[in-house]
Amino acid sequence: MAFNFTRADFPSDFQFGAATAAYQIEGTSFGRVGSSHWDTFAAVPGNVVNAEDGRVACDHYHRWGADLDLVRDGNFDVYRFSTMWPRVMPDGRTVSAEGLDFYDRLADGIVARGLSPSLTLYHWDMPSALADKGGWTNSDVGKWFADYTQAVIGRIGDRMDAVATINEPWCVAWLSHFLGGHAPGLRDVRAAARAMHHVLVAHARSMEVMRAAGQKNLGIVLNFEHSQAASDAPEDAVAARVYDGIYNRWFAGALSHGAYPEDILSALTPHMPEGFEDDMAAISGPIDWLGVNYYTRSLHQNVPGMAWPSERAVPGELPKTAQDWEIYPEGLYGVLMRLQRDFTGDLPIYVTENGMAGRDPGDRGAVDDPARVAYFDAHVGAVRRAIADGAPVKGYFAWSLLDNYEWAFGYDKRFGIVHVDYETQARTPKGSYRAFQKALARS
Ligand code: IFM
Repeated sequence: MAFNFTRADFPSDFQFGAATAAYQIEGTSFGRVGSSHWDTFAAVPGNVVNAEDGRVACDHYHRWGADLDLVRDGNFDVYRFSTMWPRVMPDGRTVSAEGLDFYDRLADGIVARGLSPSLTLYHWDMPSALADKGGWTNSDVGKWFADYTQAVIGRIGDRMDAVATINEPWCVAWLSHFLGGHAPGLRDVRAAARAMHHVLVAHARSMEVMRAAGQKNLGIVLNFEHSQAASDAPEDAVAARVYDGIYNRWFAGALSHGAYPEDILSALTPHMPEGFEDDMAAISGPIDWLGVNYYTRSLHQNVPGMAWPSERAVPGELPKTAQDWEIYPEGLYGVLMRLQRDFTGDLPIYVTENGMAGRDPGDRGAVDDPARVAYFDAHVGAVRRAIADGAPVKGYFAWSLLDNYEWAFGYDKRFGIVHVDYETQARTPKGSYRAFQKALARS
């Protein structure tokens, strides 16, 4: 099965990439890695499917060379990856030469294959030593993250073409501190409000360090959902608006306009860190690009009598992925157009993640994933339409290169364009990988 697009349908400098994240693929038992809050979260029964963790993952620590060959041979331009904070600083504060050596080899390997390296500094692996001090709820986290940034950039920054500070602040803050779905698994509005702010302060401090070091092409990666009311009832419209405020407008508003959306801030104000207003100028300092991660739309319903935010997501009628996420490419078009109109103007945008968990056949042989091919095709089509309508989208990266550790879903959900047999660690390119390889070939 082939895509309905090729590279030639995009501007000549448009970049296609494949993305991964350290905790999801490397294997924390390889090399010297400190404990992270994901290790301890996963150790509590009920938090993660089958209580699985990142100890082995895809053993990318030893197999990175072959994995990078796959990115190159798939005809991708960019490899998006992250560094693991507890590998670089096992106790959260002290730099490990062994950890940096690993990323040094990896950086060289990316460049040696003619790929453009796109680094994400934080993709969710907060060192336990810092989590013990409150992690994202502690106002010192900005300083801790700045020091970590310095360590990574000082060693591999010279080879990075693009750097993002943080992946998906909504997940780092709200999902992890209010909804309890990700590490550290809190359900605490005060912790959540603090994390919602401190994650952006950390972004700002990290930007300052990188600007001072002369590092170029810096951004942050936000996740967006197309949130809609579950019915025509006005209360459901309010419910969708609240969700949109927490998920989409909070971060885009702070970064673009230096202000949190008033409707959400008014509910969170009693829990916000004192003097948070003083940080807004730094938070809205210039970035060079914005990363957009998009997967699905969500439908929201008002729940009478429930404490704020009195809404819940309800299932919709569209076809769904194996994770029960509705497939809605129009939402990606809408997000890209809205960003340009309401938030980021002509700032370059990269779709840094998009993809689906599929019901791919078993653990052997060539893997056929026509549903994933159709998903990518439709979403790349939405990007094409957005570009035609004036959105400044400069790249599209598939999530993910490999089947990997899907957080609270353990290894149960497979997002890869390359199948991983977790018993043998054999990699098998799926149909979607072949489709990219063909569409992206340079004639
Ligand atoms: O696997 C994750 C990734 O780590 C962050 N963005 C969403 C993906 C799919 O859930």
